[in-house]
Amino acid sequence: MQKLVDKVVSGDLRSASRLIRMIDDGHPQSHEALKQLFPHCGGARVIGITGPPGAGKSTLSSSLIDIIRQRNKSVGVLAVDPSSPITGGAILGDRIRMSRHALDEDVFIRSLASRGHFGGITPATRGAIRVMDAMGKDYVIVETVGVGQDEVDIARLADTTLIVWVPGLGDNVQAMKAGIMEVGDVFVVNKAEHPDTANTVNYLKSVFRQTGSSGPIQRDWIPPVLETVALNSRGIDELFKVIDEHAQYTSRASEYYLARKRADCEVELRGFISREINHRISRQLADGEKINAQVGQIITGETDIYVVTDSLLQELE
Ligand SMILES: Nc1nc2c(ncn2[C@@H]2O[C@H](COP(=O)(O)OP(=O)(O)O)[C@@H](O)[C@H]2O)c(=O)[nH]1
Ligand SMILES: [Mg+2]
Repeated sequence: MQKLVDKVVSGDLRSASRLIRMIDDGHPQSHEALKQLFPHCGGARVIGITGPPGAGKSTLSSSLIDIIRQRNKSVGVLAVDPSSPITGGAILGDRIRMSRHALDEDVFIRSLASRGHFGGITPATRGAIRVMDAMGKDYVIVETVGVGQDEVDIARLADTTLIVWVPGLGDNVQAMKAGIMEVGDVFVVNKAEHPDTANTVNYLKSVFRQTGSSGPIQRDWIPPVLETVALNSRGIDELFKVIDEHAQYTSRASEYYLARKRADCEVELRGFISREINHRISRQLADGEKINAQVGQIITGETDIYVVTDSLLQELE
């Protein structure tokens, strides 16, 4: 394991891919590997990109990769797609959209299947980000389809969150999604060649004027609203500039971003603990003998399920 970790830290792509696969599969040794990797983390800037399917997230990622590479910085891209990698056309499509970076050693693109989860953000997502971080990537872009809780989750773990919007999709509908206006750091109206673009941009700006820094904690960063045509990289320079500005803003450790980090840490910690407890329970009940005996007695009426539950739980402690 130490050897694998050393190779990841040295930037070895094959080892990093292997470890990410182990993490995605929930391999029992991945926790230990991440523990050893952790001291090497912290250098990467994590950019979350979320929004509806087809909004242009992958195309936007690809344009951002271009800019990052022009600046001689390295980048990892993590596509989190809840659809299976075998049947999911999305991932195949992403590969094609990002294929021009395929030969660049400093661009590392991976997708996660996020098995066994409804949304996109799983412990595996955080693990894979840390692998890329420990490899020495300057930036890690995380693309998630904006469904359910995902936007809120991605915003908690990313340093900068881009919400990708498209004109003409019904601005109110997009905005109504729970929490979305509060979690975005930068709003990108992509496909800005569309005639409805100005309306959408104005709508978003008006929302931010009204709500300003809404939410439980005041934030003095009013999310900028930018127009892009990701397909031909229009507006991408400006977008990257804003991402940089946001990095400078967050590095001043405002109360808001500290709270965001705390919330993310707590979610992850609770997740680890409940996962470990679940493992212990299944290990201790694994032989099934005790359970079988108890079930027999419940069925014959010698005891009841409530009493048995209590006594089994007591044994676990
Ligand atoms: N017209 C137009 N199409 C775009 C633009 N950006 C991306 N697309 C196209 O929109 C489709 C979905 O893009 P994709 O990046 O896969 O979206 P994702 O599902 O959000 O990752 C693809 O066919 C892209 O070529 C844009 O700025 N204008
Ligand atoms: Mg995509």
